[in-house]
Amino acid sequence: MTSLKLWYFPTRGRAESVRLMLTDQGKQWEEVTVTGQTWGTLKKSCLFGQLPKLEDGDLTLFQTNAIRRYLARRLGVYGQNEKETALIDMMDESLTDLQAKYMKLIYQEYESGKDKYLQELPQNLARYENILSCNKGGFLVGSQISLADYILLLLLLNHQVLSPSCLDLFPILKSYLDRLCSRPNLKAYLQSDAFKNRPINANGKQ
Ligand code: GTS
Repeated sequence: MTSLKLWYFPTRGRAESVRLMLTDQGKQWEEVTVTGQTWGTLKKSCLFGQLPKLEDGDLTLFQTNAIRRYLARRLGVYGQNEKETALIDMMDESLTDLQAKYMKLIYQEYESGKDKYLQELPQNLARYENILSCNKGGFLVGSQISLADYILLLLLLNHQVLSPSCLDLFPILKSYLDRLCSRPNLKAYLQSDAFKNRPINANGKQ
């Protein structure tokens, strides 16, 4: 991997699970923060008119999940064999679905949909509590951290802001979250101003 450059807006948003993975794996990257002023021009050069964008030498990638999977393969956090990789993909797809629901709430129906979202949240979280209770390896799949754990970590962090008590019924998820947050590189990053001062979402809702 050559020098990495990540373009995104000044929020956690979709890019944060990439940042968490790179941070945890001790990989440096250059962050290019795209503001309203620079976005107009840059948008025209983006393959699908959207961010995030990753550059790794002569490779330019768009689409968050393609970026995440590319990096996970390169960093060795995409399973120890093909079966684990398939299971990681399965977890990852389900978590991407949950992230899409979360983004819909934040950007389209925060006022009208929050009560229903919070009512349904326990049944969504219960699935991951169950998955973690069945996998004695301590992660979503196998015995090593993977691509899927970083998106679950991000979703748990965001949901704890949305609903601070949301993990009270889920001791396994809570201790999983504590364990991930105490991994040395992640711990330092989560305590950094770079993380703490970055808004979760572009519209200020959280
Ligand atoms: N499927 C794409 C991905 O996962 O990368 C969606 C990317 C996307 O929708 N990006 C939004 C964007 O570039 C920002 S965000 O949804 O991640 O917050 N919006 C600006 C625009 O002009 O469309």
